[in-house]
Amino acid sequence: MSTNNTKVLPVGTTLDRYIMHRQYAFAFATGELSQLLRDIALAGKIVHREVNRAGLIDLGGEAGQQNVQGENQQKLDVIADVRFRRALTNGGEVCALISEEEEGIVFTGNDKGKYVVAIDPLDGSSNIDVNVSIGTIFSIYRRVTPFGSQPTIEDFMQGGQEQVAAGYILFGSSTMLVYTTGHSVNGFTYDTSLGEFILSHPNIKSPKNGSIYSYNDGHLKAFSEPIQKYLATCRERQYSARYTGSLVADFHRNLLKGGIYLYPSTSENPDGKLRLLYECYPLAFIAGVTGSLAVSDTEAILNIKPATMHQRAPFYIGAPEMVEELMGYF
Ligand code: FDP
Repeated sequence: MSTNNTKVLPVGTTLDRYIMHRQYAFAFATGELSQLLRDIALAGKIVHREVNRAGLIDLGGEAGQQNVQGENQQKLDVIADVRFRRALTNGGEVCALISEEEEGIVFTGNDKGKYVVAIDPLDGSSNIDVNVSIGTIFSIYRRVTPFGSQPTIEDFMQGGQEQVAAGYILFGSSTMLVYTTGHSVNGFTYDTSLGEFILSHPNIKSPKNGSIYSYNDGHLKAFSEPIQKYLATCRERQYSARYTGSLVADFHRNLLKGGIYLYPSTSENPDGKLRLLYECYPLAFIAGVTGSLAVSDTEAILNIKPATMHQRAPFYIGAPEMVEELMGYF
């Protein structure tokens, strides 16, 4: 039950205070989701530290093994996976998680935990070694299996509409945590001198339209005709092409400035490349709250029913008028 605690907190508020304030807005809140968000923030601070000293202590480069997607894991991929797993296990609120880096469900042993988490601990792996922005993406669900029992795949197959919170941490020119519990999307910049995330981007709203388009031009010939035509229109209008190869960075920029990100299906990746549960769903949930749109080839991303943990989907996300125009080409 929501109370009338609707006071808007000012820029400069710490993440902790903000989370507490949101918790008090719900009369029956138990504080578990608040603690879970704090756990994610703590792991984010630790990964921030590792990312920032990677070049100094030989944390760059490949770890010498592949993840479940058949991609070479970077050392930082593995470190981030361990850090988030540990934080989510120690916190006690999460009974299980799935990660891009793990083939199966990771059971935390907290069978009384109310929540499950789907996470990409470090997205944009190809940018780790070259000091370009990378990020973490996460999605939180209330479990559907009974408390006290071992969680199952069912807990993760609820569909994007059932997310209770989602967010990302961008390790860029500064580190930022952006998250939503469905009411508003707020961005917190990490102040390294204080060791705190500070509210810097309250109530983020997407521009209705924009003039930035982000996709990998190397795959252009493998895209379907409608997508190629849409991209030709963007070029004719002299839109700005901006693509870092880190989904979080490209999404964040387009959200603030107005743009569209596209990762369509290709011959190499007929279902697209991006993972539904821990890339597309969380960003689509955030997008929806800001007023932007996220779709796949035939339907809204959040309406796709998941079938497997590491499922992929073609993904188009951005300013609503841009996404609507793209859909007109299908
Ligand atoms: P990466 O494989 O480097 O982790 O998550 C997939 C992703 O990065 C996205 O962050 C990024 O937008 C995309 O893949 C880049 O793929 P391409 O190299 O095919 O453009």
